[in-house]
Amino acid sequence: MSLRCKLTYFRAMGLAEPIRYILAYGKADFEDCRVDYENFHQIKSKMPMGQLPVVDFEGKKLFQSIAICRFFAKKFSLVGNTDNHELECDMIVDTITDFRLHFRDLHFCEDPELKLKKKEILLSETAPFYLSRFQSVVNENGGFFVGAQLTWSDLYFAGILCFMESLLKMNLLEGYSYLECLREKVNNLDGVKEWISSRPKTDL
Ligand SMILES: N[C@@H](CCC(=O)N[C@@H](CS)C(=O)NCC(=O)O)C(=O)O
Repeated sequence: MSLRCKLTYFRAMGLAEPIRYILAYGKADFEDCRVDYENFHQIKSKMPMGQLPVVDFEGKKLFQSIAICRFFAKKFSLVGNTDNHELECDMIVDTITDFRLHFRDLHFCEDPELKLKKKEILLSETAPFYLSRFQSVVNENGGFFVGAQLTWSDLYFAGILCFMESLLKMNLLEGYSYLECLREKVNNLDGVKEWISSRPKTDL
């Protein structure tokens, strides 16, 4: 029987999309509950940390998107075969988060001039810094981030890119063929492919 849960998030890909990718890969029966900001303010106080995403699973409210991804990744055998693989998945996902936070910073910047400057730096320095390193890791690991096999770090990467690329309205992986190829592989996985073709279209 497939695992059942309810994922609550905003009408966006954002931090929930990697969770959705992992649940789709595991063929989980998940309710994809999307709230708008007015609804959110009614439910905020009922959320463990007042934030989303939250997953209702077996009577518990799970919070912190990366912890949630790791939890379901274990259930779907997506953590590699060794302690070292688990560590490597964590190191990659934490580094992807360091990279993502630059996009978050850009998204919330309200000064138009500063926003333009931040975008320039992101594209000319930050993105090449992280993407070239990610590309080397994937190149050295047989086309995956960890252990020459599919792990949740690969699904996390492809899932969170949805937000990052939607924000900038561009393909961030142009020129990084190993990363393009990895994203293609993930997006064509059984379960993930169906999810992508059926998911609601959102701006972020
Ligand atoms: N570290 C948390 C961050 C959660 C977070 O920042 N959620 C935002 C949406 S992406 C939120 O709920 N914002 C509304 C609020 O804080 O009131 C995670 O990864 O789950």
